[in-house]
Amino acid sequence: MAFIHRRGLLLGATALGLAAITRPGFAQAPAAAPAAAPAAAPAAPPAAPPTGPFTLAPLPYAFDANEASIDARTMELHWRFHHGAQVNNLNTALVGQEALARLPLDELLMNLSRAPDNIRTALRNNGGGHANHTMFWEIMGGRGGEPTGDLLAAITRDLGGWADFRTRFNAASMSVFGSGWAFVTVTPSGVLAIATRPNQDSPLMDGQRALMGNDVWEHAYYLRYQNRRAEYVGNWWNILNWAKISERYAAAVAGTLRV
Ligand code: MN3
Repeated sequence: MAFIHRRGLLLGATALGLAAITRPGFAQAPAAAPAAAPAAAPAAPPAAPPTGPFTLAPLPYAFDANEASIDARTMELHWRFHHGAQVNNLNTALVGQEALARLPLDELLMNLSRAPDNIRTALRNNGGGHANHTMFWEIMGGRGGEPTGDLLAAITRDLGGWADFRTRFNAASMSVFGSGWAFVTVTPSGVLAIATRPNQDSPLMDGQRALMGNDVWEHAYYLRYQNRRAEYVGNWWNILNWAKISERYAAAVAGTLRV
């Protein structure tokens, strides 16, 4: 019960934390809540979300591991509250859906048309968000640099070479109107392409797989960069983990890449 209670507090803090980040000088999580209606009865604690079938994995590095490009506070809010809420909402949408809940995440997203109408949007937004963020955390935490080996060869063959690739990918990231993602997709034969998707849509929804991608929702960069998405997009390359992205490339070709 202690765990459930604590989780309720954490979720309750989300709105406060997000409201607070718009205030100048915000540094500590969350400030005191504005007074609610006087003498109101205490709100019932929110129901704890189901704990599965999906879980929020720990970040594979410390919150400040990407400090060169993304501040630690953004990393923590983004992982704990944005991604965390998507996992909880995905699990909630799957309550009572035994067949769908047994599917691995990639298969779930490839088969959204089989989902009941009343939960399809929830699965799309939260399942897509879970897949996208899982990939996003995995490919960062590095020191940038350049790809090598088979991956570099594929970039040269399919994306115009290392310099052109970065130019094209940055342009794609800037072309996303509002919230969404820029991706490099990879086929089972290792062919690469640049793609964008709105909101939390995933290439998996079109039967494709994402090798890598950048989250260009404002929550991914607003604390440090405010409206300067181009600066964030340019700096993002400095914390990529090309060894991990190369592992993902090899897995895609081997047929073992999941999300
Ligand atoms: Mn995000």
